[in-house]
Amino acid sequence: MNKYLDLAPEVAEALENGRPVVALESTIISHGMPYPKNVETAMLVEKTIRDNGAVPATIAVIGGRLKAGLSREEIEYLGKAGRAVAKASRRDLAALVAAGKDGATTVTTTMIIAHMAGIDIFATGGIGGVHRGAETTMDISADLEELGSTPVMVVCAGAKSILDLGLTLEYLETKGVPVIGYGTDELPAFYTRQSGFGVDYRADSPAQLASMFSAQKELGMKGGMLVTNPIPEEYAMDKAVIDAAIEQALRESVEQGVHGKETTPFLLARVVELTGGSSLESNIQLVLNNATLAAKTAVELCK
Ligand code: PSU
Ligand code: MN
Repeated sequence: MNKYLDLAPEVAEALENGRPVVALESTIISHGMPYPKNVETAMLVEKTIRDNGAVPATIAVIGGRLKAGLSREEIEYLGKAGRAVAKASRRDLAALVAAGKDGATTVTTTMIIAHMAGIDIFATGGIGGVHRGAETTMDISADLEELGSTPVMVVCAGAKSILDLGLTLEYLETKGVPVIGYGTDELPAFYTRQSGFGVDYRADSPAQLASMFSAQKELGMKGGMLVTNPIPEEYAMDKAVIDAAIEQALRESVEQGVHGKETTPFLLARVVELTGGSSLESNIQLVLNNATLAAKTAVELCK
């Protein structure tokens, strides 16, 4: 095991005995949702994973240690500190470890640490992608590169239309990442069930997802698999309402010159403010829905 990695006892025991484990990220806690809803959600996501037969492993960097499996206190700390905790992407890991600092892991670093720990599957809300206007800003999330190189299945609800979804799919195709729709032929757009873009493959059961992932692993292919699970109908947002909020948040980010790693957290927070919190409720529900699917798939992977 990597000398910088600490597994929570429950996670270590499950992995040793070939029992299902699902990784969870921490940027969604400290940068993706406001306190205290972020902590409540993180705890509820862990409970959902357990209720569906798997062990949760929330991932973060604490005091320079890579952690797979956090205590309630650690989750509470990350949630309270919010954006004061460093958002840790691939380029930040070594610096944080060397300095003994804390970091909230993005999809990228959660995949890296999950893979190091031997965890195959990871549930989250939305992934980063190609930002709108990337043809001039070059703002493309490291999440896409990681999906192209690290063999972990990521279960998400698609991507928010703060991104250019068409270009994000093109990038994933270039990197050889299969994009699978769960119970759908269309890429879900996070708050809404449809984006107008097709997915590469469709799966209709956790067993089907597990067999696709096993085949990819057994083929010895590098790279991950992206499972896109539409938000449950009853929690989906009105497309016009969410689109208007996203357009306004994007305009403000350009006006204020927001860039680099701040762009995504800025847009996420502004969208929540502009929709008066209704988008936050949708966000929470889709994460729970993804946790359920990931846990069921983890159970199948262990059969
Ligand atoms: N999209 C969301 N919620 C999130 C994120 C993205 O809808 O919380 C977070 C994830 O941790 C993701 C990261 O990995 O933002 C991407 O950041 P960037 O665009 O700077 O790569
Ligand atoms: Mn970026």
